Amino acid sequence: MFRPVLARTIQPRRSLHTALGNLPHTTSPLVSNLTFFNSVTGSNESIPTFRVLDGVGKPVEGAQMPEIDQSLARRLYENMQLLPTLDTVLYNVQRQGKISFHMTSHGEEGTIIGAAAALDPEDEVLGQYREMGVLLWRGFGIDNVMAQCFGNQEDTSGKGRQMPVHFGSPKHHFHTISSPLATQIPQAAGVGYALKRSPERRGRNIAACFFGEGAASEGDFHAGMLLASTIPAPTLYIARNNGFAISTPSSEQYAGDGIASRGPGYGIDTVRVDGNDVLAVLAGIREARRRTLEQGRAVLVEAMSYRVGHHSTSDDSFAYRQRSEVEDRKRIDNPIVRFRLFMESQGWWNADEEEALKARLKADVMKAFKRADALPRCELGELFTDVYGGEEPWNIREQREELKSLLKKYGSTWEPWKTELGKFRSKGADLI
Ligand SMILES: Cc1ncc(C[n+]2csc(CCOP(=O)(O)OP(=O)(O)O)c2C)c(N)n1
Ligand SMILES: [Mg+2]
Repeated sequence: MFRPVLARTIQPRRSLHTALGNLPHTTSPLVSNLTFFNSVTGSNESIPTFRVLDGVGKPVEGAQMPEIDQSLARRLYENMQLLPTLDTVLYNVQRQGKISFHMTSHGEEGTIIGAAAALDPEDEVLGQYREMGVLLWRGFGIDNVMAQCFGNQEDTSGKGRQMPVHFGSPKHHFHTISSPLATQIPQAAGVGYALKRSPERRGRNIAACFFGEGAASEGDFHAGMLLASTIPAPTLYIARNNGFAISTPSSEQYAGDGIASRGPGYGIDTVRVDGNDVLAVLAGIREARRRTLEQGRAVLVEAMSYRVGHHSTSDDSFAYRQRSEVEDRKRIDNPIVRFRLFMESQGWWNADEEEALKARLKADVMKAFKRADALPRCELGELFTDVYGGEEPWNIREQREELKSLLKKYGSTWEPWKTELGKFRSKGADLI
């Protein structure tokens, strides 16, 4: 005899909203009209962008301003000014052939410094490569920046064995940059989980992961988001949407509503902020940090800005965008100018202080540059150290022997080798 067991055991959950109830084990209401959707806002409008200062630095009426006093405002502004001062010198130094590479933060000063200020100094930061400002905010210092970019004997990031701008500092809780895109995104989910498991740091610190909108097209973005959403941990994802991934404009990077629209798909609290408004970034990331710490779950912030500089010293962006577009953005929506106008309106800044700051920063950066330029590199033999823990393996020994024999052959006779050797502390004598 047929017994309607299924009808009894799989009872649809009663819903107050629909007569048809819900699918079992879900909160999805059953409906009888066929409706497609392609928006996370529930209407055809885009996800909004949070801002507190208008284009000329005036607080927007009714805006949720972050708590900020004059000394914090001045610290924000000084760091926002330090970034382009350093960037301009390093960019020119690369052009002179003194360093091999540089990437500037021009146009993203509000996003990077605002985010740095919203974090706890001991939060673990996993950057992409354009986040030097976080290290500056944490007191890494311009001598350290120069040492890494020159790869001299004072480079604490990697003893001169990494490309410029690949900073790292355990002391400043800044994980070493690795340029294969998006690798930091799943790693950050793991760092957040490690913090959650650490009795000393649970409830105190988060992992903060920066990435560009281009990097978010990598599979690692999705792997990382899924990991963070299914194994909850205090990981804050900060998408820097600067409009370009080298020559690919964001209009060709994705068809959806930016990076923010992907957060809800992973069940992650998400907000979009005006990245050129340092106070909106500060307020948005402070709240995002509070949430991720309190809930022990990932949060996503998308900061909208515009990459005013070329992608790197290897790029000429005028090959794929109009010079006038860049000049317009610099003029119309400059994060530094917007914040300066706000500071002046509060009586916290004036033209004399502006002039004095610019002169001081330039002098400090030039002094650090000259110092770094004069310092030798580490010992050449250190090329082979710190690769593996424990006993040195055969392949490293073999590579050292190979270099030694090449040095014997070319070191004192072939001009390019002679010049390069002269840059190391003992001029290669430790290997010869
Ligand atoms: C896996 C991988 N693919 C390609 C590259 C080359 N690459 C370096 S930066 C970059 C663009 C990244 O753009 P975005 O993530 O938007 O960051 P932005 O440079 O704008 O800050 C590309 C394609 C790379 N480093 N790694
Ligand atoms: Mg980008």
